[in-house]
Amino acid sequence: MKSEAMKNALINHLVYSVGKDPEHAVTRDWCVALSLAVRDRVVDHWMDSTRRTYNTDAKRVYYLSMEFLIGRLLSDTLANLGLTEPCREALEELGVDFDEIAAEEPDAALGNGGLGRLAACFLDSVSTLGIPAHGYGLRYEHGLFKQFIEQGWQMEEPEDWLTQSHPWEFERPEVVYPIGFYGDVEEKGDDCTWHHGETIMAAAFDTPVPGWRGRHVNTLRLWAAKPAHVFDLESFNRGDYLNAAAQQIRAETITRVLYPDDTTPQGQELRLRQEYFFSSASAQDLVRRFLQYHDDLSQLPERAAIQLNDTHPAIAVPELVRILEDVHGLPFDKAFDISRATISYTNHTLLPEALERWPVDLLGRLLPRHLQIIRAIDDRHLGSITSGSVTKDAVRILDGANRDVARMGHLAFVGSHRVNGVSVLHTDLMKKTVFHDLHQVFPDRIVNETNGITPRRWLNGCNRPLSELITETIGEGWIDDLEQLTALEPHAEDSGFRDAFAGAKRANKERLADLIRQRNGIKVDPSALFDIQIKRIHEYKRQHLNILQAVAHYQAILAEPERDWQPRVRIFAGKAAPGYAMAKKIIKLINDVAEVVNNDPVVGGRLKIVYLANYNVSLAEVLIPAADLSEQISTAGMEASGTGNMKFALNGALTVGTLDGANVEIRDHVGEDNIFIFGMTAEEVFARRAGGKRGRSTIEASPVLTNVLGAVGSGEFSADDIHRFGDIVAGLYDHDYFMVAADFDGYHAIQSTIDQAYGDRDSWMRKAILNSANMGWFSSDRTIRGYAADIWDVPVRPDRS
Ligand code: NBG
Repeated sequence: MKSEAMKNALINHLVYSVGKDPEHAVTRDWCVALSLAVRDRVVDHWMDSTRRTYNTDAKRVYYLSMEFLIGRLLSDTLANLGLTEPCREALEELGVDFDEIAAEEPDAALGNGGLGRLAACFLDSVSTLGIPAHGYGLRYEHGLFKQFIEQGWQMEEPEDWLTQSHPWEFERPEVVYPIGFYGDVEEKGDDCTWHHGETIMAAAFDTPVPGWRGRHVNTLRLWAAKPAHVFDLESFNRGDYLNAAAQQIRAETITRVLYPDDTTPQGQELRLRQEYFFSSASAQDLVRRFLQYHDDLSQLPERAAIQLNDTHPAIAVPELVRILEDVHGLPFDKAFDISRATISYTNHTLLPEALERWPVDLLGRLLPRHLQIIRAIDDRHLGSITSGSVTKDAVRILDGANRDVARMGHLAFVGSHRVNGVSVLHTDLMKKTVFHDLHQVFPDRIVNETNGITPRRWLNGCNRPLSELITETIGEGWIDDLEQLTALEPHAEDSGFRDAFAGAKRANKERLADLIRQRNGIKVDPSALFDIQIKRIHEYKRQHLNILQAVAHYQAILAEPERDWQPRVRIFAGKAAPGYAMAKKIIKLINDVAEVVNNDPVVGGRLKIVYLANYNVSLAEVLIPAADLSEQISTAGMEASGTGNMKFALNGALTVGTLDGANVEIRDHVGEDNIFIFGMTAEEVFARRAGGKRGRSTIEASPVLTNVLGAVGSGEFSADDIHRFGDIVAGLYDHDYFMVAADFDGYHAIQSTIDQAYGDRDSWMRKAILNSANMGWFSSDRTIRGYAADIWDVPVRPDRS
């Protein structure tokens, strides 16, 4: 019945929306038609949800994020609505292959990495938990660049997900806000009027976000920039066509492209324009929504909770104050109190270079009124500081001898009633480092909300063999209450279940092996240990530690070719920021080592190294279920949380990792016998850095590392340019800031422990099962319950409903 209805809807859309005869439709047409048919099913639930929220006057959550790394929507939405099977059947009857259609959908890659993917998991969870919420972000015409590898080097190409229509979104031509820039402020008594020097329009595009079972549907509202006047007719009539379109180009540049750098901020004006553009549109939109049904703005905190995803939307603090004060006439103090009671802020990194700081010149030129408000906030804040141990300089927003830099982390902190970190360790370090002094002044403001991942996409969706096995064994309650997975624990002792679990893993590994053969032309054996490191390429994430240890592994095989080596496939994927030369060099090193190792007949199939290009959500969905070993090896104290680490362990991979970010909590949940921990602790890292210890003596004390660096440094893997990796090697000798040398021996030793452990299949599978069974706590539903209770003060649907 369902499949018959689906078939009709699909054909209808193919003919009347796409305008194609089924006989002549190409895969892309089917994909669009199917997406539209599925979208229709979402819309009724969407309207119901919105109506319910209005009728009950429920408090709404507004999640402001520069990034939403969503990936594909079709399969995920079908699964959430329970329509996957009817849809497969419908397509089968039409002679069309579902998987081919699903693979045709471009990834919505509106994010760089963990921060953007977290935002996408959160959208799924707020909907699943029935919390009325809006995600607010930017509708980038080009998402994160496409990566391809040429002769081992990363190359970049613009991404083009919007070149064909995006069937999931609804354009809202009636929802348009003017966003001002530049100009000056006119003061008359207490009244300030900001005369914009430039006005750009923010236009809304809405995508419905259904939760599990489609019971509640929220909205992702992305803003696109449009010119206030499309076209300068006078210039055009003069024949000056370029100038005629100049305004349009200038406006549209704001949402042209996602900045491709994670963890390091960009000082450019365009970035600040993007930040203000979406913060202002979102703030105007939510105040307007509030005022539709209320008139007393002092009630705003009871009806709205605004979450700032990192400092990128920190300018929303003075923007909300401006709207309340200048537009609605509230006195500054009251406006600020309301704003702070509404806003809260999540910090995602401690890297000192990563905290946004804007030059006051630029702020004052681009947003003159906001600079005044920031000054007023800073004065009020400093006026309240009486505590003797904290100096005003340590906590002021406008920093520098001439108050010439705005510290956006401080602004977000001061403008929020709650500030949270994303793992226990990270939150603790936040209190000790970046926000040490602010924490003294506001000791109750910082809370922890350890990150999580949505089990809908990251187990039920991406790993059908395992999720079917789990559902057969313990029922399907785990999909909305992931901690039910603990019911799997006793099955770890059942050899039949272990075989079935291993069978699911094997199926996923075969799928990955096929992909590796198709994409890279490398043949890998699915019975080898699949060892995977996938994430942005960054020195602190230490892909170079991994590849240097692979060189040690290779040298050991050459030294004892007859030994019974555990076969391993070491897989890497990830993008480097285009301007990050060292990260790009690390990619080249991985590919150069791979070239030598993969073609060495002495090695045979016992070690393969694979770099998969263009890592994205869809590729992660194939890689994660296929992993035996998950590499989470950042320098302790530097990875705020990690979320890939959670996805792997949930899918039955064992982690090799440092005591960093959420690895610490993963160890606590899966048990220390079921995880491989090595390396220095965060405290040891800080102490060693403070002691000024360099890498040289450590390297000289390690014969294995000395050999590895000797080979890499002398060009054994780069015969065409023997000096190519000299700088990587020199960096380890000279400073070893990321503790690669310092942690090397520990990592090398634990890798051979892992090889041995993998040899004992029963014991390995038992550990793998215990990982899946005990990862339920890392559901983003648990994280969102935490935000709801500790930060937003909104009710959630009870467990197990
Ligand atoms: C990243 C951290 C990760 C963390 C995600 C999500 C930024 C600025 N931070 O460790 O590096 O898991 O945020 O919280 O991208």
